[in-house]
Amino acid sequence: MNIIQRSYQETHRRALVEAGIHPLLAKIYAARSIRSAAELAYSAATLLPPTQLKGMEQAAALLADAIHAGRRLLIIADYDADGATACAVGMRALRLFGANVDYLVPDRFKLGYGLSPELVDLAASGSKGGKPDLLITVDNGIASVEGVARARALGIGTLITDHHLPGAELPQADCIVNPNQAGCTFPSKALAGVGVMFYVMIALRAQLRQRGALKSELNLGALTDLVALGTIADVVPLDANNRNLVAQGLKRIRARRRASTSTSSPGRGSTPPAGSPT
Ligand SMILES: [Mn+2]
Repeated sequence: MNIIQRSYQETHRRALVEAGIHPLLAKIYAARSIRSAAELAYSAATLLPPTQLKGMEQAAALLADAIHAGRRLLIIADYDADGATACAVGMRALRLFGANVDYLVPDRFKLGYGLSPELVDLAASGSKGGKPDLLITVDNGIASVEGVARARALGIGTLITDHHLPGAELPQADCIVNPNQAGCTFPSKALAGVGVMFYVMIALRAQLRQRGALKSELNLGALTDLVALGTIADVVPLDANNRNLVAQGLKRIRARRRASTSTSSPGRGSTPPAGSPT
């Protein structure tokens, strides 16, 4: 058997040992790029703040205005686990916030990926309960220059939330939130699409609270199970912030399983086919 040791930085290992971590664990953590004991403190309080994401304040204001005006929101999702969980996070949170919101997942065989002009036409045709006022992309949209232009021509607003690397040209959207866009100083570039949308919902809650428009305090931590699922399925690097998000979600999933041990367990489903990469 050939055991290959991951390399680590001695300064990280030493910092962990000095913080009281067992030397063996310190070595393992350091090899996972954990630099300090603070990175092991998994809690909502130690998550990176959403305000560090470029465009976040405008995104929260755009959504708060739209909710207040009773505008029709339509989430443009994606068919993989990251896109589906990002859509679910958006649907659940926005409905809790009182938004008029629906979602649309493009048929990948007919419409491909992203916010294409054809998809905008389909959305505008009102098949999902009338013409939308604002399209919100999740896990896609950063490359949808033409689709955003079509939406603009039709008088439909666009909020792009994505984590993919932008191309040379950005879509002329009302707002873009993407940790990988130029000028975004958010320290974690590894957020999944679902992580970006989760952050947008946290910022929106803060915005609504500030406006006195939050009917009751909502615990968005209840959505971390979806964030964990999408983040792991998208195989993004588990940096400190993603590990924190995933740790909270897994804790929630385990707690629910414990709570449901008295009920009969559901049968095992068939193994899903391997998904395409993000
Ligand atoms: Mn993704």
